[in-house]
Amino acid sequence: MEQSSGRGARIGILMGSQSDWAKMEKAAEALKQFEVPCEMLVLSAHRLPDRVAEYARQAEARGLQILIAGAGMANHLAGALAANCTLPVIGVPLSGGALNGVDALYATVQMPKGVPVATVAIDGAANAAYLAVEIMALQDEPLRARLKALRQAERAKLEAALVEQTPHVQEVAR
Ligand code: AIR
Repeated sequence: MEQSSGRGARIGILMGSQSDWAKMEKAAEALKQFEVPCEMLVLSAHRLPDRVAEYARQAEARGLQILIAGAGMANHLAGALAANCTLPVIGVPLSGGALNGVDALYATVQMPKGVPVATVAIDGAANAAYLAVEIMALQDEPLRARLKALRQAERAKLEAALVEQTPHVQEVAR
């Protein structure tokens, strides 16, 4: 997927470095199945702080509804975005560096009262997208229907696999 500042994007996916791309692309891939338009951008809270603030301040007027932000190590990207807008911000701590994501997890999740960042698991970019869809689905009936249908289809797939396993399970139990 290309870096894009898509017109009509409802979700902004940001990351601290080009080296985060493959991990954060999982969020865009998850959004694709819901046909939710998104844009992806590399913007470091430390290397380009003014740009990060500017992006967050303009996000709502540009039609964005939720921001997803991932970075590794001292991850301040999600917090910096949250500080500059009132859109929901979902933070993705990324693995890497000497502490392999635990540093990013703490930096992302420990926000001060009044400026929250909803934090998902280390490298949990796909779940950030699912959470974003769940939030948007509150006000979007077709999206809610798609979300429920997908959850149901996944459950049915697992149920079918369970049925296939059953003779084997019985054999083992004998
Ligand atoms: N990073 C970049 N600016 C601020 C932070 N926290 C993070 C990136 C990446 C890691 O530092 O999100 O996960 C290493 O970045 P790079 O560009 O050196 O590969």
